[in-house]
Amino acid sequence: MADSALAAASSQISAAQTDTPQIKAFFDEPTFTVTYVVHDPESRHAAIIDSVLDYDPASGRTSFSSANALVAFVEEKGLAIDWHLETHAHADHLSAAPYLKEKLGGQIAIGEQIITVQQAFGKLFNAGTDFERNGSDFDHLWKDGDHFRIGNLDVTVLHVPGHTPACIAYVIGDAVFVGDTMFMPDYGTARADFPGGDARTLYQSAMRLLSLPPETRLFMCHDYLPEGRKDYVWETTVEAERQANVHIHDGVSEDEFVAMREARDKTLAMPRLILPSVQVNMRAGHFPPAEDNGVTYLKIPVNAV
Ligand SMILES: N[C@@H](CCC(=O)N[C@@H](CS)C(=O)NCC(=O)O)C(=O)O
Ligand SMILES: [Fe+2]
Repeated sequence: MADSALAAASSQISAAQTDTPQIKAFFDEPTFTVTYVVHDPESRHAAIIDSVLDYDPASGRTSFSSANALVAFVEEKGLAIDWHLETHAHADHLSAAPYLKEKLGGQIAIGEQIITVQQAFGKLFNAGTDFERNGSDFDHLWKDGDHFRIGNLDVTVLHVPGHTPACIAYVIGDAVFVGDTMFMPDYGTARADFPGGDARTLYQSAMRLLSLPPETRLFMCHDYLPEGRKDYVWETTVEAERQANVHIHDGVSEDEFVAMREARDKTLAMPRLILPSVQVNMRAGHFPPAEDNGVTYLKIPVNAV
């Protein structure tokens, strides 16, 4: 079957010598998450990808030092934020998109399959009817092959499910923000055991990304600092992944990958912040409505995950 979204992404990357985004990464060590501010140097229009709201699960307190560092950078550079782009509903950190939207403007967007994720988590958390589960908490939903611009930068959206059903990668100029599909070559790939996750689907999504031109720059959403490495890193290339990704380098078959991924997933503990994260991120980063005493609560489903 012809893959027209992928063909469009490939030609966009090859044509992007004059369409190169400026990329600033912010690493959040408590959750190992990389947030990116991506801008067009000519127009200074920009997007923020996968922002982090600081959250202390012991006290239930939110704080804003990670988000405020983004605000300071955006203001210092004089950028106009068009978008707060999520690669997926994260299970390991809370999104700061609503806070950043209030400070900087811009629209919050995610993949259209978020509706599937909202239905699963809405049920798990027994959310009230105020939670609509139709994607309307977000300002915009993307589908595979969608094209838009950030200033003069071309952006193509690729649906890359497997880690979650709604995962998308953003191809911006010649750079790809892969979300949680692959990690750095020495760490491998994302887990596929969350609700709606699937190792076989993840393999196919990774193969799609790995069929982009070899020189394509790939930007990770996390780095977990594998043994033997001292510094966090988050940028690699299609070629480097194909040669050396410990889970999915050239020559690894789909069946081999699925067997490895499913066996490894059985050994992984749930992310530290999964319960607060999904309750908030399924609502585009908004907390559930406050109760009649004015206090906002998050739920813990007992023996249900
Ligand atoms: N230790 C981290 C683990 C988070 C985690 O499970 N991350 C997901 C992405 S959201 C993953 O794919 N991890 C792969 C792995 O840990 O091998 C935490 O508690 O937050
Ligand atoms: Fe994730």
